[in-house]
Amino acid sequence: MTIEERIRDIEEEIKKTPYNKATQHHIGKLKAKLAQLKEDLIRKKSGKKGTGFSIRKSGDATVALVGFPSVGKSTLLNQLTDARSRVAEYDFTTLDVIPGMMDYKGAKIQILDIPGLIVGASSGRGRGKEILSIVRNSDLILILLDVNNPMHLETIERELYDVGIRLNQKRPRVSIKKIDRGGIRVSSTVSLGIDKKTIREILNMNGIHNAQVTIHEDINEDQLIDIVMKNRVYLPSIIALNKIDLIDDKKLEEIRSGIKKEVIQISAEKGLNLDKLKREIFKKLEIIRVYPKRHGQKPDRPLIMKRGSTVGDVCEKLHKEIKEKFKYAILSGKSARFDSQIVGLNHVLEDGDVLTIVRGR
Ligand SMILES: Nc1nc2c(ncn2[C@@H]2O[C@H](COP(=O)(O)OP(=O)(O)OP(=O)(O)O)[C@@H](O)[C@H]2O)c(=O)[nH]1
Ligand SMILES: [Mg+2]
Repeated sequence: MTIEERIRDIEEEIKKTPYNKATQHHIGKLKAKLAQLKEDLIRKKSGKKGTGFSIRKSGDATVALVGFPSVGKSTLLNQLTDARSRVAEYDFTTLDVIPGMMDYKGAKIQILDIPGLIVGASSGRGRGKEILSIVRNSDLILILLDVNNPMHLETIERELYDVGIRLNQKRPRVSIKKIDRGGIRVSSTVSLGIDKKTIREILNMNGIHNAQVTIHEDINEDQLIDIVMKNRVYLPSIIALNKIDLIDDKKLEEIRSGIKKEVIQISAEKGLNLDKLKREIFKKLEIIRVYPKRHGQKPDRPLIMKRGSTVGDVCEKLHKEIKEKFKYAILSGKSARFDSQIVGLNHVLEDGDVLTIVRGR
């Protein structure tokens, strides 16, 4: 039996097995097996190396622009960034990953125009594997849809899911510590929908037979499989609906409400709502700007940091030595309780904060 056939068999069996307390552990086991087979398939099919795209991440954050052929990815890239990617009416105009840089509020945001070859990538077709590794390594996924084909969304999302990309989800708070003996021990701080037998089956399928499992939120078997498979990435995403200039408001509303998710309606060609899109990209990347300032001088250019960053993180970004000699920092801005507040390394910063670091010898 080929891997594809085994995958199909297991999918069939899952479909025809009713889900209840008595079958849950069996389904969990099947799903764990399925996850492994899908990974084997990608690995096997990815085959030849050496044709990799030579794209380096640069800037403060990277956005992967994905979508079917001809939805307007290159047009949008050219509008948002300094890039000049070729635009044409026929499909697959762009065959390489084209990078562009968008300057926004002092941040340099790299946008990668990903060729419209995403479908079938999870089964290793075409150059999908390489492309998806670029997508996996980005900080945000921008899904571009054409008003005439909004149903492509489902295919794109499924494809991303199948290669281990979880959109707009947080990694569940579960820890698995391997131990020498004693089997699978489960403790949880909340009541769980899945039972211990299911948890044990899933872990066993992945070669874990002795472990202390601590679960802090109610998870289903798919989420547990994600945790044990390890190579899952959790990324934010934005959906943009392009070419809205082609239809009237009534039709647009119909399409938008059919999508049932938050979408930004744009026209890349006519430049409609692009400011809104930029704002949303910035917001979803959870970027904050922190302004280091020397005593008695104006603030420098902002440092671009992840939301949740501390004074210590800023020191590290500036120079390793700064953190070692750090005494305290003088802070003004949104995270300060008052102007010129004295704060330590663990203080969490906000967008727009101005910071003077005082060092000892
Ligand atoms: N009316 C209209 N046409 C658009 C818009 N954006 C792009 N187009 C047109 O759609 C066609 C495809 O645009 P591209 O930017 O090349 O699309 P792509 O997604 O990069 O396509 P591939 O590189 O082939 O995957 C071109 O004819 C564009 O002029 C838009 O907002 N409105
Ligand atoms: Mg293109």
